[in-house]
Amino acid sequence: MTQPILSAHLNRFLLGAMALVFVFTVQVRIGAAEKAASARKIPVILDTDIGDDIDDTWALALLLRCPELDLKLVVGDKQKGTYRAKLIARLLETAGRTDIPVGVAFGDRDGGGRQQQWVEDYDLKSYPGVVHEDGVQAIIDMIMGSPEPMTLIAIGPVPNLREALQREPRIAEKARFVGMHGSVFKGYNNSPKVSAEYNVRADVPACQAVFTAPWEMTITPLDTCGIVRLQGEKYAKIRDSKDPLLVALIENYRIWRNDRNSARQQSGKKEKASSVLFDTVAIYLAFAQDLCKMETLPIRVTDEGMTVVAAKAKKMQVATQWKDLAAFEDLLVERLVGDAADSP
Ligand SMILES: [Ca+2]
Repeated sequence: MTQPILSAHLNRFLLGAMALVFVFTVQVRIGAAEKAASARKIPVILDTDIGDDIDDTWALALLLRCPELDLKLVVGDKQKGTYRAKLIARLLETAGRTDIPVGVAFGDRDGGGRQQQWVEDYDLKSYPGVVHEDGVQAIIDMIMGSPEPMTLIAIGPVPNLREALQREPRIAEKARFVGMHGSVFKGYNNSPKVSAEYNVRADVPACQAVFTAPWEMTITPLDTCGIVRLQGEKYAKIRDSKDPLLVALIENYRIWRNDRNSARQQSGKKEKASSVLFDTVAIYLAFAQDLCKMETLPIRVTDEGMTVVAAKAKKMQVATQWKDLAAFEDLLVERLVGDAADSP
């Protein structure tokens, strides 16, 4: 009698053990697949003067909708620390991405801007994610602690990054820089007259420090980013979307335009175009370059804030022309609207 009972126990034990091995193997395989998927994403930090021109808000929304990019940290730049951090935090919260830490800009925390109304009642302490009071140190720690090279996307003047390079020069060996900076062969509005572009001119010494650091660099100057604007059907798809992030984007755009209570709004007429979306091109260049003509050029930042081609200057990848601007506009709309498209 004991023999069959024993062997029944043994069978049950063996079956249980096999099931455990199976479950363990499946979990390991799923874990490996997830790891491989996230490993393919490019880890990025966004350094932004969000709250001045509205294009940074568009750029952040685009970045959140690019599956190629893994956003690790967003830091406000060019002072007004609290105002910029509140805008970033509320936008991330709207997008359901409070897993992303927010960094406060280096320098003065006071001051506001044209999107102030959108964050008037927002308390930065209510952000469920992490807020780094020292945004510059957060950039350094994120880059130095990353097992793989970090991509630093800069879409504003760069006093944060000059400070970061001073505190820890080795960040330049562990990061590549992608920026919306300069005016190489064209100026604003496609003008043949080059300009001291705002992101450079606003803090020339900071830009000179960043443009001579030993990191790999890619930039979109006004030559390419200065002519991106969504109009007509393309703009309407964003404007009329019910996706909470895009609703927030358009709310910010309208506050920024200060036309919420204008006669046009009251009469029910909707705006038909975006402003120039300079910063969105830097987001694109962080993961692809096919739609632009890229040239390797030695670029020097002059004391006047001009970005000139100069023989001995640091060489960088420069998006000098569009190969297909319409395709970029389509990409911008498709990414923003995404699968949650609920346009009427
Ligand atoms: Ca900007």
